[in-house]
This record gives sequence, C-alpha cells and structure tokens, in this order.
Amino acid sequence: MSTATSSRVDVVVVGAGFAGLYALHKFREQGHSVRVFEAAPEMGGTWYFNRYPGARCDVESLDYCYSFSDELQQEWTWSEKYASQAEILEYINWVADKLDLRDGITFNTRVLATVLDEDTLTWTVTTDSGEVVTARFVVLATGPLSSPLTPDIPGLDTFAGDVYHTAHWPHGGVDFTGKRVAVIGTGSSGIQSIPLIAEQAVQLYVFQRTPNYSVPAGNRPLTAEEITQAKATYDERRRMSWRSGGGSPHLAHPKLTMEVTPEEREEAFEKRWQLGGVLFSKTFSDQMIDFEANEEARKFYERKIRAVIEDPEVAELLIPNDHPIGTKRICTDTNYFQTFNRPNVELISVRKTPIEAVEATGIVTSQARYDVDALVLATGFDAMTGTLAKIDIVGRGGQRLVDDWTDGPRTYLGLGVDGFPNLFLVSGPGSPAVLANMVLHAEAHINWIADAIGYLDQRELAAIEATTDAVDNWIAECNRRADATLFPRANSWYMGANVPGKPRVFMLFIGGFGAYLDICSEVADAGYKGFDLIAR
Ligand code: N01
Repeated sequence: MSTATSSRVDVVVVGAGFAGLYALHKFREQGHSVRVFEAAPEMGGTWYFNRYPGARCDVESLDYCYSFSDELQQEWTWSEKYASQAEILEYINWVADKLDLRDGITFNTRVLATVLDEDTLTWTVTTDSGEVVTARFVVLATGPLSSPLTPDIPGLDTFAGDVYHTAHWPHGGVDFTGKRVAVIGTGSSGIQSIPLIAEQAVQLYVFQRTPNYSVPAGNRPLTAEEITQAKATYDERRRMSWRSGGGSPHLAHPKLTMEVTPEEREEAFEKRWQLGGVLFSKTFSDQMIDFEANEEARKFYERKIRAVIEDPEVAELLIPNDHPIGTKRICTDTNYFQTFNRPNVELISVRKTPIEAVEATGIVTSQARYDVDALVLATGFDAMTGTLAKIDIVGRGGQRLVDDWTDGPRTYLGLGVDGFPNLFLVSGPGSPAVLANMVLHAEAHINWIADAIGYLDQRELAAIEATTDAVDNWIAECNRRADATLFPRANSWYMGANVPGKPRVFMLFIGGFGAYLDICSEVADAGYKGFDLIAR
C-alpha cells in the first residue's frame, strides 16, 4: 500500500516521452519547479512500449531527434537512415543523462485525475500511487498513439497460447521459432513486424481487414560522409524542416501532377520511391487534394506492388481499393509484400471470411479453422483522444474534458481548451501532430507553452485560457481544411474510424507544419489572440 504524499510545483508534466522530457528541460531552464509522471518504469513513451520486431521510425533519424541543442545534434551519431526502436530509446536515455533529467521524473506512476480549483486557478493532480500534487500548470505530454486497442473478438480471452500486442511487446523479445503464429492487423506495426515473424515462424497466418499502402523504407546504414555532411549543414536542414509541410526537409516536385508529361511524372514517382518511405504521398504537392493526381500516384504504386507478389490472387487482396493513397498514413516496410511469396505465409482476408471466434488453440473464420500457438495483435490505438480520456480532467464548473469532447475533440490550436485554464495539450487534436515530425512538433509546442507561461509571469497574470469562440472557430477551420482534401475519404484512425462509437471527425490540422507554426506565432505575437488572460 502506498502512502499518500502532497506537494506543490509550478508545472506537472504527464508523460516522459520526447515531449515530456523536453518539457522538463525547458521549464526547468525557465526556473520552474517541475514534476513529470510516467506510467512506465522507464522513459521513452511510444519508443519504450512499441518494441515489436522491426519497429523503426518512418521519419529519417537525422530529422527525428531534438533540434534545440546543437551540442546534442553534433554529439549523437545515428547509425541508419531510419532508426530502430532500440536506437531511438538509447538516444532518449542519452539525452536524459546529458541534461540530468532523471531526477525530475516519477516512474511507474499513472496520473488518474487533474482537477481545477477555480478560486486559486491551480490544478490538483492525483496519481495511482496516492500522491497528490498541486500545480499552476498541467502539460499533457501523453502522446497521440498511447492507448493500444484490443479487438473485441469473441473468445479472445480463451486462447491458451501466448497473446502479444505490438504496443506492449515483451522486453526480452519473443522467439517464434517452430511456432504457428497468427497476426491480426496490417497497419504500420503489422507491416513492419510480419516479415520478421515470418522468418522465424514455422507457419504464419496474416489476418487482414483492410489492405494498406506500404512503400519500401529504403533503410540502410548511414555513411561517414553523409553524417559529416548532415552535421555540417544541420541549420539548413532544420530551417527547411520548420518551414515544411511535415517537419522534414522535403521538397515536393515544383509542378503539379498533371502539369508534367507522363514520363516526367513516372520519373518523379520513381525518384521518390527509390528514396523510400512515407513521403511518397508528397511527391507532388497536389496528391492529397486532387483525386486525379492521387490516382496517378496510386497507379504507379499498384504497378510496383504487383511486380513483387507472385500470386495474382494474393496481390488482388493486398492492393487497397477503398481509399486514396496517403489518406491513411502510408506504411513503410522492408520486404512486406515479398513475405507473401513465402511458402510458410498465408493471407486471410477478414473482409471475405470474417473471424468468428478465437478458441483455445486457434482462430475460426466463416470458412476455416487455423491452429496457432501464438497470436499477435497489431490492432492499433485509440488515437489522439484515448489516453486523455483515461485521465479524469475536470475544469471550470466541474466540466469534464471527456464530456466536452463527446462529439469529437475541441481545442484551440491543439494546445488549449476552453474551461481548462493553464492546462496545455502537447500534440493534441487540432494540431498537425502525427502528420508532422513528432520530435520537432513537440519542441514547437513546448516552446510555445514556455513562452506563454513567461508572458503571464512578466505581466503578473494568473492564467491563460482558450475562449469558446476561438475553439469553435479553430475546429471549423480544421474541418474546412480537411474537407478540401481527400483525407476524409478514408476510414482512418485520423477520423476516429477504427474505434467503434468514436465520433467521425478529422482530428488534425491538415494545413501543414510550417503554416501551423506561423499561426501559433501570430497568436502569441498578438498577445495570445483567442485566449483569455486572467489577472491574479
Ligand atoms: O495501427 P493501425 P498501427 N479485426 O490502426 C486492424 C504509427 N506507427 O499500430 O484498417 C481485424 O494503423 C486494422 O484494420 P482496419 C503510425 O502513425 C508508426 O499499425 O481498421 N483487424 C489495421 O489493419 C501508424 O499509422 C510506425 O480495417 C483489425 C490494424 O489492425 C499508427 O502508429 C510504426 C481489427 C491496425 O492498424 C498506428 O499503426 C508503427 C479487428 N477486430 C506505428 N481491429 C513507424 O514509424 C483492428 N484491425 C513506421
């Protein structure tokens, strides 16, 4: 049994991933007292939990790391173009040690509630260890993809073998040698892990509901020359990233898709394909807006994928036909489609033959029974809002955030919510978040929050709170921008479509990272337009 303790700090930060760690560093530098609570026994957030085989970032390692300190940029050396989960976690721990952050974090501790005291405009934060902390500011750095989803399949709990979720992978790893394995789910996590599980398992059954677009990652070791060159030009690399659509130094083709000849188009797609990765969806700037342009990318994609799958019937099942390419996050893989040429791998379309039940020794579909020893759930997350909904966040008048968001999340800039003064979201719904490089996105949000706190302190103000009008207008703006794109055409987790009963709204700001940062700066420069600044 834990002993309840009580304390008071300037800032409570929830989560010790990339965002929470930078928050701790930044707020400490400002002279604030900070407590970070982390549910896991170690830091790293998403990179602590998601250690399934093949887990690797789809943003280049040289970009997916902190930019705020040139010393960190120059001292750390990435080994591969796309860093593995293990290397990213090592980096995070290295940074934490360099910046002396460990002592600011309370591990193995989940924040259960944060409740506003309207008289003092302070927050009372309660944890599952019984600790109660009072804070002037609460910063929710809980991550957009931190609540794993377990599918509601009848009998799942009766399975006698081992069940693994990709987002809760055992730390010692799993040896599937000699095992019959089923993987359910073919999103980024499934697509990265399936080729490696197939190499070990005696038999692998892949249960696919919706086929996904996946582009070869093109991962490889970085050469010494590349690293020297990148380090010498980091400023420019970062400058381009801050101005970009997605937080990486990528430039789309200067012309629109249909403005170029078919040969030029093919050449542009091929060049981007060879570079690898998700940025294929940004080869041309109009690909996610114009269906005809998107179709050109999709047809190129289809030719590429059909060329590597030996069985045309299997190819037919693996090629998406229900959403434009890129409207769900494009997956990146190493030999995913080739894996279905292996004799020990079988693809089962859950659309054609639905899973009816899981039994003690296998999976039963409408057509067959598959005996397996282990089951891997690569079934995704309750994204953007799932983790926030698990914290009892109570603002003005006893208003609960979760009740306020029943028709979809409501924020201003993805940073603030009306009725919740001095409570900040990091990479919350209504920001570009997962559409951008999450490390730079987190830095930008923490910098903005730190500036806002500095602004309050300089003027001896008590609190900052988004106005209801600003929230309404921002949500309308996010919807207007999303509706002008092809994104709402997909049943994606961006739309909440993967969680039964979740409202269908596009939860992100789609206007681009650089454009979004300009808006955030304009708001701040105008004395925090759209926020009430509350006197002491
Ligand atoms: O999750 P997902 P994820 N029966 O939601 C299926 C980031 N990420 O963990 O599409 C059968 O994409 C579901 O089917 P459907 C990245 O942003 C990044 O893979 O809903 N199937 C889908 O196939 C990514 O987008 C990296 O029809 C069921 C799969 O499970 C996000 O995290 C790596 C089912 C879930 O796919 C989420 O990726 C990993 C059921 N009952 C993740 N329920 C990189 O940086 C769900 N599914 C590379």
